[in-house]
Amino acid sequence: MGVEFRTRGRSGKNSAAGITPGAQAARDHATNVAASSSFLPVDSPDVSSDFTSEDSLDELRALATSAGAEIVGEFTQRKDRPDPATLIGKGKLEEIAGASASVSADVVLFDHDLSPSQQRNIERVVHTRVIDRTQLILDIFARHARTREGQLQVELAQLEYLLPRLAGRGVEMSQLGGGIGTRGPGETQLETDRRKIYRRVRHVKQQIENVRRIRAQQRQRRESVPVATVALVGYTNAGKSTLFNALTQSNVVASSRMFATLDPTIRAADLPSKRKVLFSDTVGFIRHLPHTLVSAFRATLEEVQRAALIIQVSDASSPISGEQDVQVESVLKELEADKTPRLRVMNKIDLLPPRQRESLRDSDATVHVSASKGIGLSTLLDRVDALLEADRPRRVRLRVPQNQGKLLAQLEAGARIYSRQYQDGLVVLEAEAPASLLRRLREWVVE
Ligand SMILES: Nc1nc2c(ncn2[C@@H]2O[C@H](COP(=O)(O)OP(=O)(O)OP(=O)(O)O)[C@@H](O)[C@H]2O)c(=O)[nH]1
Ligand SMILES: [Mg+2]
Repeated sequence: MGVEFRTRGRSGKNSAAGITPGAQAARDHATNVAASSSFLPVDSPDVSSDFTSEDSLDELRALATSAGAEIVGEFTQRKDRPDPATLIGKGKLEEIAGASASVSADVVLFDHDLSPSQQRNIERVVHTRVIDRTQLILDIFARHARTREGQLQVELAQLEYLLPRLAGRGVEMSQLGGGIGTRGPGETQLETDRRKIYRRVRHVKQQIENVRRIRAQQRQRRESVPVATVALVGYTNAGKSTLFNALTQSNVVASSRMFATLDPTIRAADLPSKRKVLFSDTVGFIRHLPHTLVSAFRATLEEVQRAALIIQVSDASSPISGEQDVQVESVLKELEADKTPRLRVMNKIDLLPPRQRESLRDSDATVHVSASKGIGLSTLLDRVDALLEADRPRRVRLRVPQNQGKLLAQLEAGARIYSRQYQDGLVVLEAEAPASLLRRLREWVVE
């Protein structure tokens, strides 16, 4: 049952669902999802966009499958407002409890974030583990992190998610056993006390800082040869890694599972003009990307923040690609990368019906491709060339007031600094910066 809060005046249908025992067992430990309750977000009116509860439930299904779960039933509820104690109504909870007992479900997934107390209250009624959307995403990240850096970042996000949830349930949580939401480095810490967790958080942060320093050194070495970085960003599963492989003749993992990519990869490629560029493939975005993850993945996402050009990859075959774009936009904004020059790539056009495909027209800002079939890639590379040419770095002298912290930070991030002097509240800099950045700083450019 999907809950729609009518007070928000949204459309969307009420989809009923029964218990349908899944046929195939999940790969590792079969985890049964007894019920997924879909709610529209009440706490973030900004980017809830036009995802209907059905779209949302489709996505939850894909997320659950990516976490290795087998779905055995679904529920949705339509409601005027959330119940503060249990989010959904008592009657519906009882119904879920009955259904989940009858199929011996291991887990009940909620397509909504639950407060620690809501989670506890619901668990008390349904007698199985209850996991919310954030925890599910954290779990997938934990499964897919391959590098030390990725693992550290996920662990930090997991620890920060768990801390407020420990009160009064340390014992239960330490006896969870296998399954969704128990995965990854976070779980071992549950057996210990809060103080130890704080200590662990500090330790992990320290280690992430070290990784970050190494990454910064590598970047500096890279940037001593001026080659522009082009970052591929987009909703999870849009085809970023497939496109990355096609553009750089690489072989990074591309998969129908969500969040297949966690660790950033950078590869060089030649553009048609013979100009060298670095393409960077990175983690995908999703609606309501848990905040702990965005901040934990800051080091990874620095590649996006520093890119000269952002290629925004969308899945043209997805009925909700427009809504997904809204979400991508909001994450780019959070990363302060929304002003970087951008090229829109509509991917997977091979999946569109022929008539629709023929009507597509590329423009300066948008290119239609099929990364897996290799369609439209030369047009794409031409566009990248042209956009980088238009955004060629220029060497300038700037006098920026010291109180312009944000602009100075942008300059540090996006330009090569040759010299820096402080005079009477001003910073005098010799720098080489792309045209797009200089436009933002033009009132401080002196020559
Ligand atoms: N039909 C079709 N499928 C594609 C195309 N590009 C990618 N795919 C498929 O889409 C799925 C996701 O592709 P990925 O390249 O892993 O997507 P991603 O954006 O890197 O996803 P995450 O790293 O998980 O965020 C895979 O099953 C790909 O085979 C395309 O042009 N056409
Ligand atoms: Mg990927």
